Amino acid sequence: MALIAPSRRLRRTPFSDGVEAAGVGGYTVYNHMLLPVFFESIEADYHHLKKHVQVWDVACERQVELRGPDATRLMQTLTPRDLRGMLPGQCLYVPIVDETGGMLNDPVAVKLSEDRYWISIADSDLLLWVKGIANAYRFEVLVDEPDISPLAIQGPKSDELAARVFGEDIRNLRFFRFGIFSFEGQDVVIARSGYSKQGGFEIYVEGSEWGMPIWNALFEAGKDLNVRAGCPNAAERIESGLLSYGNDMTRENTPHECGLGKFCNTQTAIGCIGRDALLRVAKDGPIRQIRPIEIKGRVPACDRAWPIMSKNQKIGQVTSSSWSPDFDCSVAIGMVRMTHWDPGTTLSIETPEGVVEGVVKDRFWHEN
Ligand code: THG
Repeated sequence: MALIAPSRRLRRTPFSDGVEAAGVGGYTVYNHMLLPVFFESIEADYHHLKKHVQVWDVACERQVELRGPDATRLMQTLTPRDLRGMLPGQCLYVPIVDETGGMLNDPVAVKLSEDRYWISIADSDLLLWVKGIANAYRFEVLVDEPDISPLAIQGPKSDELAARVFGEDIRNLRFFRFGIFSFEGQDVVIARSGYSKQGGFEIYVEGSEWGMPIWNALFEAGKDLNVRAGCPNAAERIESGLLSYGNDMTRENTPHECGLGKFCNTQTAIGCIGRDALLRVAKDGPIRQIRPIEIKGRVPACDRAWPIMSKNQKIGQVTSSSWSPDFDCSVAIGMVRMTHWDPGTTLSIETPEGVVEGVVKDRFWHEN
């Protein structure tokens, strides 16, 4: 593909200067913002991520902030996950659906206080939906996109690196909890979370002017840890079963089809949009669902849905794929009809380079 043209619509991030200096190899566009996809190569980045520690510019995980007395009410209107037990200091993975139960986004909700949330969004213009809902319901809440840019620390040495820059207390942070830590006298929100299963943190950098100072401090402190710039890694995230909105799911899919039924409490999430539709799909269960699929040998990275065929009938599609260095096969994610979704079923997949055979797996390659 030809080079992508820079413009004001394609937003840079507070870390872009650091990303370029580190030798970024390619970008994608996510929430109208640059997101690196590799530095050395997907394979080299993958081995490094699993062994050392990386710093990721994930500023494209934009925040939709809810602020005001109706913030909690709005948040529960937006998601079928029951939020009654959610406390300040917690993060929660929350499917967001429309009135038909179609997936609009799969963000992480961050509860700062009873009247303030951040919705850390995947790649769709969720701000517009949330503003529309807040206004239509006449909720007393402000909805906007603040100047907050997540910077992730990921990999097995994440605790060591984070402790050096933000203090030893960060080691005690639990998964999907956040705390307030100090950087040069400034308060910063840091959560134990991130788009890999190698462990780590996400720093919600507030104020673009703090971007490069925090970036530089991490690289300075991590020299002897072999810290490198990295980014969400296609191979690692497919192995880990981390879904990608716009790739593995769209508005055409319900959370149940995406395997996100466990994050829906449709009975008790009273007042949420899509409740009636989800009550119906939850009752009978989905007729197609996301599955891990293993393919022998190399296939290209999936950049369009690849049909999965059986006897001249389409019975599903592959939506993500990558070579897996550790498992010595190609790993993929697909949406498969119930007639073919049992583990061990062989699938005929039409890639742009020809038909290949895949096998439905009973679980993703990496789980914790
Ligand atoms: N972190 C933050 N914002 C994000 C992402 C992130 N916004 C965009 C995108 N990623 C949203 N999608 C996901 C998908 C998966 C997870 C988080 C965000 C995730 N899932 C774990 C899992 O599936 O095992 C944990 C889910 C749970 O147990 O609650 O972490 O990465 N800030």
